[in-house]
Amino acid sequence: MARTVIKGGTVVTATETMEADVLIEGEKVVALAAPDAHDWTADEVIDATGKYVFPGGVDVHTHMELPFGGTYASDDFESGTRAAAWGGTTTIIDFAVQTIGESMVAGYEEWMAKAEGRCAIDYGFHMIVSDVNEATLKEMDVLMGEGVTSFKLFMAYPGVLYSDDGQIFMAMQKAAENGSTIMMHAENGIVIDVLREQAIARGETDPIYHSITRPPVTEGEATHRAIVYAELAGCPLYVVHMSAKEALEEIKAARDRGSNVFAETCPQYLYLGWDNLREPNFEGAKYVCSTPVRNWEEGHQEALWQGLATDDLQVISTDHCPFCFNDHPRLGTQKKLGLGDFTKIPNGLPGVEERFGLIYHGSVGEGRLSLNRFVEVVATAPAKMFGIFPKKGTIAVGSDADIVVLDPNATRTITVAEHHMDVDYTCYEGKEVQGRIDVVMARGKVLVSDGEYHGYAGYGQYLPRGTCQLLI
Ligand code: DUC
Ligand code: ZN
Ligand code: ZN
Repeated sequence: MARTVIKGGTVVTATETMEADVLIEGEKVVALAAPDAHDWTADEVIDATGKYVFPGGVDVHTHMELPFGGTYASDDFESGTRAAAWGGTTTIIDFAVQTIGESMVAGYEEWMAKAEGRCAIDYGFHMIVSDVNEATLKEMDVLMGEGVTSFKLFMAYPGVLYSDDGQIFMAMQKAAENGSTIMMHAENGIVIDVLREQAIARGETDPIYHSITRPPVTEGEATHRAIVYAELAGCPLYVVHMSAKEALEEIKAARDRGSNVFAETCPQYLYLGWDNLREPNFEGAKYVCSTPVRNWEEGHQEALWQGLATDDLQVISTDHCPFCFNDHPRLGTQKKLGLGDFTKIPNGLPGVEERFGLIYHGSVGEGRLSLNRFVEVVATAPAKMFGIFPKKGTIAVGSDADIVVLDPNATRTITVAEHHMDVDYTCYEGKEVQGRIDVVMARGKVLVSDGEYHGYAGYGQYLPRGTCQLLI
């Protein structure tokens, strides 16, 4: 079995920071030792002197090739997972979708077929439940047997992905029974639809109205309602893509009373806001996603960073769901479907390649979170939340050798010209970030090293998952 040593670096996990060498045999970490305390031989030595050695990133919220808003997310499993690897993410959990009127298992099989043989990194699935009924509830048990242990419901998008309160509650009762986790898109879609129609009738058609018609209280109210139902049903609840401080307050209160309530935020909510949505020439459409990026002046970003520091928020994911600003060569018009009517802009933005580096910069580089907390929110907590720890999310004997070597003294400028996502813009064009990813390894194989890519489609394996490992 091939042996690799990562030598001379500072190994950082969610709980430790240590000067240690890492010995990898085949796909696994087999030993950690002080540099002068071993005489390991190896086929390959990676010099990490002066650098951090982190666990590979775990992004638990991606939408490769998602059908949405009359088009498809522009990254497929091949391009999206390759881009993830470039950016230091070695595991994704994507969302398989149930088509309304069809079985959930059929949706799962469809997504398995899309991903199989195409991923550069390991991947698992959550299931989007579009149609809660007797048959679907039974299928939640079937999917648990396939390692799909989390189910996403939507309080938004009436007529498309929306479930009513009764349906949500029944799915939660099933989750309480079979041990799965309910993931919630928590926005009051019924009220939002009224506000959207009224805005369009007034001629308010620009991208900024996407956020104005989804005010923070619609996220706060839906989050509150989801928590009440989950507490009543007795299931774990994970609120996705949180952007409003009103919603965070609800999570905090629930956790303070001992409930199994968790939440994630995403880089766009920590870095972007109304100034971006107001960019001229329709460029604001690049930042249209739901929940929306919010008004900086209201203090949401500070509240979210604070929530990450205090563990009121557990995870940073991306909700990676890219659509081209100009025409995509294969998929045609995407963001510009909403020219003259913001309600027709496909919701979503790119991020899977940028998360690890952006969050390193914002947390460690700019001093908001400790090194260990950084690792926790980008790798360890997401792995525990969705039942893949300690295979994923840490560097320990027996863990998969999923490793990122980062040079903290180098800086890098984010630009579309250098990214690998299949989309024609980045939300962070020209942003200079502290830290450069030099090596990315997944299950013992070097995927990225000093600016060269050594991965291939099909290297990534399906990850059947266990249940939530963060339960109180
Ligand atoms: N939000 C997005 O921005 N895109 C896809 C689905 C969602 O809920
Ligand atoms: Zn969502
Ligand atoms: Zn999403």
